[in-house]
Amino acid sequence: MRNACKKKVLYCGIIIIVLIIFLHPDMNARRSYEYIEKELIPDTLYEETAVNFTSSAILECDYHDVLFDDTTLSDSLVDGDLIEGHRIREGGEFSPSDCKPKFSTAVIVPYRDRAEQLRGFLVYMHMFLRRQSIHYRIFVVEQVDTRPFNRAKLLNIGALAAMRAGYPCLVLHDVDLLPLRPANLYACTKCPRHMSSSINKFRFVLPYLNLFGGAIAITSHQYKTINGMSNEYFGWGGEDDDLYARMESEELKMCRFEPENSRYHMMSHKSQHTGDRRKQVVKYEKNGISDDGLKNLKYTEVATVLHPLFTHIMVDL
Ligand code: BGN
Repeated sequence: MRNACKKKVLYCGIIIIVLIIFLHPDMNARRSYEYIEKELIPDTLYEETAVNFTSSAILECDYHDVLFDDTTLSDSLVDGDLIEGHRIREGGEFSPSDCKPKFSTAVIVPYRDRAEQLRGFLVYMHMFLRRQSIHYRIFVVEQVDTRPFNRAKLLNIGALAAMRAGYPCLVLHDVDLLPLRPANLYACTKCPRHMSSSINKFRFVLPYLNLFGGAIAITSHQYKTINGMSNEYFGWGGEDDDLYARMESEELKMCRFEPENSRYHMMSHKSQHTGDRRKQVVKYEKNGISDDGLKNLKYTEVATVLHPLFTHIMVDL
């Protein structure tokens, strides 16, 4: 009798815990976060091409078919080669020849010591981006010193290079992420956009609502407004939460595309050392972002080399 009673209590307990987990508002929010409806995306896109960009095409490119493309690509494409006659120019720049693009995007990739992954990333991304009818260029910013990896500072350096080259839209992108849906247009929206909200590593669920890491799209103007990212995060973690805090302090609201079109494959690698600043992510006071970021960015540029598939910026932080 006593045993049967204990069992009942145990079962009830388990059921209650399961219910709490699955009915928790955050759980549902993460699965079905707020996003821009597909039909409304064209109105939210930020249309601008790079200063000095010219196209000989007369007709403007149309993005309807890209945004409504429902194919999913396979990550195994990283093992392939680029098609012949791909028309990618030195430095990793491309623009369509059959129509005049409405967007110029600088894809900025912080990097160190993952040659195999970088090769796969470049092949995949050029194949992916070419079919979106946008003008783009891939910048890889490599940390050559031996201090812990500083993702955010590398992104600041890449952003500056992209802005100097006249790019109005920045996509800040990890080298281990591959976008699986061609409908995930690599153009800026008027709101800074978290692009990688559905990653296989997290079982395609957003780990927390304010996550703003992985792959994001932000206009050069907005990036300047928030003084870029912090230069102080050496080692893994926290710098993306800091970026989110900067946007909040400037009242910039982020947006996303629907989960289905925000799917990414994360290439595997060994985990990195956690950084010291990680747990000190702050809420910025007004003007709190003005003394750490683009404005006080200091580094040594070791070399910049134009490779066939990317612009390689090597820096000592
Ligand atoms: C979070 C990290 C992010 C990272 C995501 C996803 C921190 C700060 C702790 C206070 N944030 O935990 O940087 O992008 O996980 O992996 O570590």
